[in-house]
Amino acid sequence: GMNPAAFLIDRRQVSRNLPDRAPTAHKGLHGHVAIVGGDHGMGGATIMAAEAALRGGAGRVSLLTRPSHVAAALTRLPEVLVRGVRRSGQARAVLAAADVVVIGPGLGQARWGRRLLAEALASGRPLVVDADGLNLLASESPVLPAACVLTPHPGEAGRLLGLSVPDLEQDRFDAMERLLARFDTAVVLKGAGTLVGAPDWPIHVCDAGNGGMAVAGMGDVLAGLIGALMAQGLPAREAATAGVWLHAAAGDLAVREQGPRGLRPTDLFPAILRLSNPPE
Ligand code: NPW
Ligand code: AMP
Ligand code: MG
Repeated sequence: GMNPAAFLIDRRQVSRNLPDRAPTAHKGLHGHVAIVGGDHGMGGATIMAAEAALRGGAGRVSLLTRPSHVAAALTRLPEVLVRGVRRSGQARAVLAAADVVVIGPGLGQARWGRRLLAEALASGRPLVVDADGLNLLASESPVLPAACVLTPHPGEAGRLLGLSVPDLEQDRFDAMERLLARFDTAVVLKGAGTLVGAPDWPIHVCDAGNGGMAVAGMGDVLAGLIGALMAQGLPAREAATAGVWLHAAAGDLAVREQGPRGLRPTDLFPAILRLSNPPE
């Protein structure tokens, strides 16, 4: 049920928080997002996250992925600096140069992904941890950077907390409190009525979004979007809140135009652009 202490995400506040585009802007002012993931069979997750980071306004986007995905990524996204990574050490320089690292989409849980997560943590850069990045956190308890957003869906949150999905869904506010107590960082608990929480801050609920968004890849778009907003200077919890709202409202706009059936995560991009650039 609805928690009386919860706040709804305020769409006008989100609009006010969106990063400015000054007339004198240059790409260095809008942040560098590094997307990390895409083990064998899951290159698409990072390609979608990278496109979301571009559409979220990042000044520069790098993609660190399996060498076998490089050509596909460049074909779809020539704006992105794509680097094939065989050994995790090859990621170090790009991670060090990034303002935010988004790690997890399609990362897998094998040695390749584990080593890349260790590199991302060692870089000390602000992080967005999603998908298999979260699954790997379930078995280890590393120190997270001060600026960090975790974006579990109920399956991932259940793994982090040792709860079944039905038990977790029974009380999503309680699950959020437990995630905050364990990780002490900003958390997005995804699914219908996504919750955004952070230490010493009221839990916020997203009342946008729809069942058409229940399709593989939708969360990868959210992770890239939050990363872009953080890279442009929004604090972790504001970037999480704005990213969640833009993503859900873009899903609603796309569904209003084309209906809920057959929605693709990439169908959100035109709507994300429209919501980020409202007419004066
Ligand atoms: P069930 O059983 O379906 O009811 P997993 P994944 C539950 C990559 N991808 N409400 C769900 O429940 C990801 O990035 C690559 C309730 C099930 O138990 C990861 O690296 C793509 N339950 C990897 O694949 C596109 C919910 O969670 C479990 C729920 C595996 O990620 C797809 C499923 O989650 C994907 O992004 C909800 N709202 N949501 C690509 N194109 O390359 C989820 N569950 O086992 O973590 O699998 O999310 O597909
Ligand atoms: P993932 O499971 O990681 O691909 O993430 C799915 C994304 O789609 C999250 O942002 C969810 O909040 C969103 N989503 C999925 N199903 C729904 C739904 N029924 N209502 C609102 N949002 C949804
Ligand atoms: Mg996901």
